[in-house]
Amino acid sequence: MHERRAVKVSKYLSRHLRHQPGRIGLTLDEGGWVAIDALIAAAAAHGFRLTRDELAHVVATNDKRRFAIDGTRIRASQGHSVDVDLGLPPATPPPYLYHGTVARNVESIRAEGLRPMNRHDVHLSADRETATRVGARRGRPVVLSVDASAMHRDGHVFHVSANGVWLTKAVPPRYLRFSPGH
Ligand code: HQG
Repeated sequence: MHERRAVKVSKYLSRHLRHQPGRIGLTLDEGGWVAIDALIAAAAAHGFRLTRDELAHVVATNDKRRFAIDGTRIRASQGHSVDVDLGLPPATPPPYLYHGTVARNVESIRAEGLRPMNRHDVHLSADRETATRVGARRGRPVVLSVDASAMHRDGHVFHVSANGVWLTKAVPPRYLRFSPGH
């Protein structure tokens, strides 16, 4: 499968499994799952032809393992804006987690901390490299460190998605460390 096609399929799946299932008449269950047959049929009915093999290939090879298959069902592992309960158990985070953003957001983040914005949770990475890539989607990346062990000690709940993204509802400013120059 050509890389360009794989990216197109991945974006299509992200859009409909995270944000706008209703756009193609799909309904996700509580956990965010949908039958693979239903997804393929709904996509075809809305002009996007996708084979089972392509779907399996994208799920298996996706750079961030964004999607998970369970038997006959598929879901996005994280990143939703629609209301789903991924059913992830609370997890103990590593001492520090990282968040990639850009300079134009920093002043507001200093004042109010990290907020989930359109998504359910704030997304944090276990390593600086990943956070740098997340920030770089929007411009020159700025990486913030999060004192996750202090948050955890203070009762903030963390979850880790199937693809290793750390999720929490919000990060108050006192747990954030800004890199030099910001
Ligand atoms: C910023 C992609 C101002 C935040 C990525 C970010 C990730 C604030 C933006 C995943 C703020 C939200 C998530 C505040 C947060 N004031 N700006 N108080 N609090 N922000 O896309 O973390 O490819 O919803 O810094 O790789 O960038 O889709 O979150 O810039 O893993 O699988 O508001 O999405 O993965 O943006 O990215 P997003 P994110 P996928």
